[in-house]
Amino acid sequence: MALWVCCRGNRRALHMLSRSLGYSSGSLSELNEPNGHSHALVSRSVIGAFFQEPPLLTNPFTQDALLRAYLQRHLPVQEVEGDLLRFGERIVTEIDSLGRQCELNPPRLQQYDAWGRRVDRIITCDAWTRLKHISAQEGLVASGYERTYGEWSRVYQMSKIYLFAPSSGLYTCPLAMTDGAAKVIESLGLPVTDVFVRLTSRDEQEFWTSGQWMTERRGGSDVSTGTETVARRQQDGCFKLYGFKWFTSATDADVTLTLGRITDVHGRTTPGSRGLSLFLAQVWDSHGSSNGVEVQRLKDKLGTRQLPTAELLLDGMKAQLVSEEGRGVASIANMLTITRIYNTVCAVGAMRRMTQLCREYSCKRSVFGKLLKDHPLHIQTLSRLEVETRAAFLLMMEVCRLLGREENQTCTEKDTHLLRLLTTVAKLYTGKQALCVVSEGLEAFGGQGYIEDTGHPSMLRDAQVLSIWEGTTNVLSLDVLRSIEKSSGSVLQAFFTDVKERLLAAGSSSALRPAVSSLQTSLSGLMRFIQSAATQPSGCLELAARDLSYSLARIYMGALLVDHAVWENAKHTDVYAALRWCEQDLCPVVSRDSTGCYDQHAVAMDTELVYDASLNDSGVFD
Ligand code: UCC
Repeated sequence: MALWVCCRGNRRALHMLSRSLGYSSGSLSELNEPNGHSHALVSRSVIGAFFQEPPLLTNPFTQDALLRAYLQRHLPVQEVEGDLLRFGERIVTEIDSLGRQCELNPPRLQQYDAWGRRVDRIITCDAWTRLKHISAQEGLVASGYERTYGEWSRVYQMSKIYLFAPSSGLYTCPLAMTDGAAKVIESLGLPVTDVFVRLTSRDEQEFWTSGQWMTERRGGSDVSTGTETVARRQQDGCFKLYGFKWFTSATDADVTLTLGRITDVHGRTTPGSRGLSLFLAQVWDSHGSSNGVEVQRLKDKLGTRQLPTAELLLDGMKAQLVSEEGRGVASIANMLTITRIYNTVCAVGAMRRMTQLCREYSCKRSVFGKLLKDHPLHIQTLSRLEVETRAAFLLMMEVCRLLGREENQTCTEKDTHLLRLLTTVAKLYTGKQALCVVSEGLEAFGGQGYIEDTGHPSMLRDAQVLSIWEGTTNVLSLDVLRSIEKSSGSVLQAFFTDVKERLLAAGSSSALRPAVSSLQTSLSGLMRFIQSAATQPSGCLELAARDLSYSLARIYMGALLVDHAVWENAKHTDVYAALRWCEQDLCPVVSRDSTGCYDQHAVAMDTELVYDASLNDSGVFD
């Protein structure tokens, strides 16, 4: 029997009724004021008449004021704008639902055929294949190598990846590794033109993807010690690889780059980094048979479920040596640079997508008598997410710009140093930012942010990987130290020079004065810290590595926001974003240093605190 209740004038009765029917107080206000009306009818006791309009994805290019402004400032080419506009539409009408299908139809492994033969077939859904074809058609890797826009080619390419990523069903992962492999082939001048042509093809039938198999059971981060795979030279000059790869992403790739230790005539190998060499191998032949690879199992992961990530036994995988012997890590570093840049682009893409959806939803969701957009506290929260996203975006674009300059041979020495440093800094910082922004963004949908079939929770699961793969935050913080040490401090010199130049250019803006002034103070503090750290034992700097990296990120992001805000076509919101960003502690390494948290005493206390439950009175583990 339908129950009709008139809400008007009887809130208390309705409240009691709704409680007895199991409604929360949030539901009650919806009953009272759906779509801003002052009364509503509940037609059936459990369903009610109100249904919330979901957040809608509209063209992510037209919705992205900063991307458009950035391109207008740096790359005012009509055809780029036209292409991104069209691509944005394709994301809404086609790509987004393919990405979702990949989430709903994860890959599976068929190990045996019906007659018991080992086949190790990784079965992916049609949408995954379609995304591969679209990636080729759109030139998502190719455009980085065609260099149609000279030094701006990477900015153009990465703008597309950035728009694509949150709808791509993680197809950006194989693209990252494919781009990385093309980069290694190009930069080492390897005589494998046929492979390069396929990796950078726009022809969907010809296009190949590459894997990046670095991780083994002993070493995810510690690749140099942990790699046990051996490479045995064959009479024809090729090698056969034997080992166990513990974590290989997008294992359906056509080719892969991987590390192994070449054995001498006695079967011995050289330990450590000096023993590692880089190999290129085709994974599957044209009939789908593997090249001496057994897929042990697919990984059961928190997120990135769209990706076929596997454990692989290499049992005589035929491979080609592509680095000098013992130069494997240094040679694959070019691939790491690219995959870390993709990681950054995907992190910022996720942040932007979340802010776009939150913004859209805030204009249609009504609570406590008004739309979310009219609740200042809600908008303050979204505004903070916007500031994070803008800062991350500008750092991402700067790294892509530098990469494009390097590849176009227009790079100065300062640019080269900045690219080395900022690639790592951007990856480690945006990975963390993305997690915070996506998590906070989910909260902006209330309980619906936690509901699987809205499609939103997978964004949080997928964001979690961004700070883990391609080097965890701490491993990358140590890479920042490596880059400083290897360059004898030149990367820092480039950093200081560049930030100072940007601040100088903004010096005349009175509106930006508070931001410029805090950046200058932070920069001076950072310089003093580094000068003093240089006189300390190296362990001290290692302890400060993470805070140092965060300081570099925040200061550089601040400088970029300020720089963008003094552009002649900047808006007052650009100034506001810069001011807001610079209100935070821009240089945590200095503030933490002043509390003594890098002292040896702090190390001992940290240990005691962490192992409070397991150390006995003599400081020994029970
Ligand atoms: O493979 C994985 C999954 C793939 C998924 C890809 C998708 C990502 C995109 C997502 C978008 C959605 S995950 C596995 C990733 N693994 C890592 O990232 C490893 C993390 N560990 C490190 O980064 C370590 O720091 C190592 C492995 C680099 C440390 O190796 P070593 O051998 O101990 O380090 P060394 O001895 O300091 O460096 C050896 C050489 C040196 O060059 P030379 O010999 O010329 O002085 C270093 O300068 O390598 C050079 N090198 C670098 N060069 C080391 N790191 C770098 C670097 N970052 N850039 C340039």
